[in-house]
Amino acid sequence: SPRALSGIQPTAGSFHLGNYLGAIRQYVALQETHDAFYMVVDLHAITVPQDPAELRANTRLAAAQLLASGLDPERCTLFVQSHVPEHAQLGWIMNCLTGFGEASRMTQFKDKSAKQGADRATVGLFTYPILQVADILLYQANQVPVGEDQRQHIELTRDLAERFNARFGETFTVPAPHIVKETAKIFDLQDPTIKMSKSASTPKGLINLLDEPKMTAKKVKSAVTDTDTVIRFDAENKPGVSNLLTILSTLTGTTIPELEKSYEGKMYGALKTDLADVMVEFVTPFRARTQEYLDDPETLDSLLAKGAEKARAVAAETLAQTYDKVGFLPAK
Ligand code: AQP
Repeated sequence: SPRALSGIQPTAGSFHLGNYLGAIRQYVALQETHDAFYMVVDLHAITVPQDPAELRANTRLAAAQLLASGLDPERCTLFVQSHVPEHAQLGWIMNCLTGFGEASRMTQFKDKSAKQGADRATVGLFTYPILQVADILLYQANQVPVGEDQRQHIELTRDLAERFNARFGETFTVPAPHIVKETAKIFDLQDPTIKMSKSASTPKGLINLLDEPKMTAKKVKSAVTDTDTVIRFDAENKPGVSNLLTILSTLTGTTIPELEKSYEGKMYGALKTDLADVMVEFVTPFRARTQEYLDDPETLDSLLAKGAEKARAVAAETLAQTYDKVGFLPAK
């Protein structure tokens, strides 16, 4: 079956609703149809300063949340990026294949480094999309489930796969982004013109899945809408209401037109109350399941070790082929 691969950062502690709807839901769906590899990307996490103890705890926490979201270690390979050294090894080769100008065009680096002050951004942050290229190509992935903000990085991955294949002979599968249009960009609840994000959103605009459910309900109820009164999907003119409709539609499996119909003549308060209830129903068991995995770190760690072993088998084969194509002398 075709391969899928994706990764998620362990940095923020709790995943947020954008991570879940934009990416993790797709991870869960693709494990049914694909040979799927999902990883907690701790190598990417250290592109910005991390407290070592927190990083370790957050890595387990990320894995626990992925399992709580429905990833099943029997149906996918779940692992931690640093457990598979081939990522860094192929990353180096990809660095040497990327133009400096090409890397400089990555808009995410521009955004993130601008926030930190350009002088303080690390070289690691600059080259992180290239490590991501290696992440994907190591597994010969066909599909990469991500949110819209990652599209440019998948394009870079395709370019580098094609470049390597052209220069050294057919080696890598050229992957495609798997972006579900409706949920590719979940917006901040307080400023629905920007994406919900761990770094750019204010606490009130960001729904963390591990927040107290009461707090989640409160954030939904104080979401920014508009001065109009009609509950209608119109991303351009009514971004706040449209974002709430997208979230409700996805979590309940009700289409947007069905929702518009059921809210005819009703006020924004009704939509917010319903969404708050749905969110509470969603996060309450999610929190409990996450805690169950955290309460048994030995099982969690051994599950991740098994995942790493499965991942390494695939990654090592690709790396060996790549080393050979590049012209590295075999060790013996
Ligand atoms: N708002 C979003 N809507 C849809 N998808 C989103 N993703 C992130 N935000 C949204 C997707 O979540 C996946 C994992 O993201 P990540 O942990 O790798 O980190 P990120 O993109 O750095 O997450 P943030 O919150 O957006 O962090 P900052 O603020 O640092 O940029 C990815 O597939 C991403 O597309």
